[in-house]
Amino acid sequence: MPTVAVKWIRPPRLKLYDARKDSALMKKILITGAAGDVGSHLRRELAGRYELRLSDIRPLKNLASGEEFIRGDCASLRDMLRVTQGVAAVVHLGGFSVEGPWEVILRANIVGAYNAFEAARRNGVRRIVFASSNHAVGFYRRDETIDHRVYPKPDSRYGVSKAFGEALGSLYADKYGMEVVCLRIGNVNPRPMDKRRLSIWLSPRDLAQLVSIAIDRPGLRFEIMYGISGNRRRWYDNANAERLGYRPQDDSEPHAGEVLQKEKTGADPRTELYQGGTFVLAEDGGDPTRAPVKPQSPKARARKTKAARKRK
Ligand code: 15L
Repeated sequence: MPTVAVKWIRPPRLKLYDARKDSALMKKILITGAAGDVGSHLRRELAGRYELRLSDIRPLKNLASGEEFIRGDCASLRDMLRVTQGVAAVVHLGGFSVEGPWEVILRANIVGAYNAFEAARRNGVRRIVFASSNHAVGFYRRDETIDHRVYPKPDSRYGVSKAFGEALGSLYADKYGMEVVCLRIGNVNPRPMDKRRLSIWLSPRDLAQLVSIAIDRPGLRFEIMYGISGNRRRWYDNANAERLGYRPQDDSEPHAGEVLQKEKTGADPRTELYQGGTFVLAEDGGDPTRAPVKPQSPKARARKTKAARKRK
């Protein structure tokens, strides 16, 4: 039998698959409210990990590669239906981010959150990360440690709108099988700004870690995590986030000396009592520390009115 010489050809080197580099295989994520502070940090931190569709009512310039922009108002269901098409998950940051007049909160945060969830549902987007806030629970006291199971105690109309968004998320998870993660965000900043923020500070890279868990962790239905770094001064028990894999990389403590030195004295002591800080006082028309008013008997009330008339 004749022998045949076979030339050995070296097989091509197998390339390891790197999802970060392969944009065709990256998940496309929608970030609403992308022009805001939190959105800007998130864009930078998530670059290269996902394809980003950015949306905001304001125009957005300087798009990086892997980013696209679609202008949209979350108060318009039509806009939200347009921007949620064809994405793997929605990170809903859109809305009004501090206390404001009821009409503004209603439109941007209540109607806006409804439209985000409803548009995602209609477009078959299963996963939503809802940017809730520490102000959904701002009327808990600072000497309490609260976890993700406490009932809401909003400190403002803004806080009420965040509690509403969480409730909506729970409904869409239970009724429609959507996968919803609510992040009760403290304060996202490169550095903690003041004494209260030493407890609720969230560094941009820890924010990105939480959002990535919320997007990628399989098998979630409805979860609440606190959006804070591993601050030693925290007043949240963030065990649920840890259970889901969160390992914060930052702690506000190394900044504490500098922050406390700059802290202005003479702040209203009532804002020191509650976790929500100044939000608890906004237009309160009263003193949250005051003793509860004792109900008066009709006789005592009549006596008081008589005495007041006499004085006139
Ligand atoms: C929030 O929820 C706001 O969006 C942000 O602007 C800060 O005010 C933050 O809370 C805070 O409590 O510092």
